[in-house]
Amino acid sequence: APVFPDAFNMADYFVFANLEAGRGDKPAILFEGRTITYAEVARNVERVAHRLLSDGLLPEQRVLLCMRDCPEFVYAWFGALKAGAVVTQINPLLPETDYRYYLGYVKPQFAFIDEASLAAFGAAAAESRHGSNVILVGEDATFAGFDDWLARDIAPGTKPWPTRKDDPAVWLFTSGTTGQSKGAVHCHFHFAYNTEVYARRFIGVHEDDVTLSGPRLFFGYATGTNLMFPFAVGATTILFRDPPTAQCLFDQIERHRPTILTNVPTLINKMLEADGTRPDLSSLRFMWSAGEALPRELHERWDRAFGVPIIDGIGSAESFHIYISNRPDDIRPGSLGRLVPGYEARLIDDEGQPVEQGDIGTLWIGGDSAALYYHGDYAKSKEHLRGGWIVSGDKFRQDADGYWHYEGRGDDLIKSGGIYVSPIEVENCLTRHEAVSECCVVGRKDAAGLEKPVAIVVLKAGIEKSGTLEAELIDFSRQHLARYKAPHRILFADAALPRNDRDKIDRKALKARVA
Ligand code: 3SK
Repeated sequence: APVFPDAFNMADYFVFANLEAGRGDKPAILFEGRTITYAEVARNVERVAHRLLSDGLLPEQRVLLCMRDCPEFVYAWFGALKAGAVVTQINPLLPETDYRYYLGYVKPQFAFIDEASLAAFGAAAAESRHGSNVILVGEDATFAGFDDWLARDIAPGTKPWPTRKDDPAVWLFTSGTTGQSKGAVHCHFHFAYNTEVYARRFIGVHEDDVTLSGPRLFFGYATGTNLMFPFAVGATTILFRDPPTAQCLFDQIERHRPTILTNVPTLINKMLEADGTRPDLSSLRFMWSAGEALPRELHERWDRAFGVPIIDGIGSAESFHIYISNRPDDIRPGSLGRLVPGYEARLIDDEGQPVEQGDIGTLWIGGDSAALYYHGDYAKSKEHLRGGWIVSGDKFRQDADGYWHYEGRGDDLIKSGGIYVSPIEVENCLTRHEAVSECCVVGRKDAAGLEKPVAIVVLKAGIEKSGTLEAELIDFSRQHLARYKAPHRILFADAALPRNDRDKIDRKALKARVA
């Protein structure tokens, strides 16, 4: 396993090391027609660090980023880390109530925002004791503008606070659009650890890569794949501020010819359903899929349409990044691939014992990027973060060849006829039916109080819901699955399934809706 020196700062590892490696002139960021070199990134990161310190930042005080993807995100994120702060990033498109929660929970000393979050964040900041030092990328009279703020004097003798590898560096928020989201606290070396064992060694991200992402940088998945991973090897990242539609991704790909695309299943589906001629994706070496389970049918449809290999993997805010994954030369569709060397895994049953080979159990994942705790939540920390182990709550099965199969969140499993049913397996079956665009399977109690699988189905455009189609889908499931797994009812949804701000299906909301 990689070992890091005691004196360690993430900004040195991800940004300044590129200067030492002689990559100062190399493009680090492509953004809206501009090419920004590593030397320019390093200059701005250094400048942000010194400005924060000049404004009184103390070690481990918190800096909150609430911005769309842009170079200033990169400067602020690494600059705050270089200065010795603890950084956290949140979605810039949330309502004011959510910002009130985040301001109260994070209690930041400084916040960086942009025009997308200005109205809602500004309103929340105006009422918060923690809303004073706000720096805005854009124009507004209320807050300091980024460029002016950056140009202000630097106090004489300003020096970044020296950090150690075990010092807290970043909080990654767990999924959720509302106040329930918690910050998983990571120290400086966690990010370098996963980058070494996963991005460099397991996947082979390299200096010639050019990366592009649908998921936005505030999501730890993309902070890894579209910022830290390319920077660690001196590659180039493409950033854009627009909402990541299928067309926008196609345009970026045709313009910049990236080699790696970061994606999530819902956006993969949109790329497949987009009208018009198929774009040329031949520059891509592979496409990452994570964030939620990739239905097998969707994987096959993608393979037929585009042929760009999909690297499906699973990571979490608690692990920083992916720990079980397919790899470019070892892809098993329908599975999440193999355990990344550098991580340990256990499958544990309800009695706390290891399961038999092939059985479903709760995944425990151990490795040197496991979050220390959730800020301000002792009970949740005690349950899920146990001394280098993450008790994930995810149900998995490992097949005889060593590949890992995701079976759903523990609380999403359905106990039907006394046997656990994986909603993912039923969803994978239903999405193979030609009428189904997307679906979600949840448990619902029948008249006798027994839990049964029920599917909420979104039909493909032009297909009408009917009792006959419901019967056909149930029959289709019975032909392809054990009978007790087949849904008892199909509920047709009139609109796309609800998703959270990381594009994961909101199963809790759907379960409540059908209950
Ligand atoms: O899926 C996730 O939630 C995730 C979070 C952080 C990093 C990577 C991933 C896939």
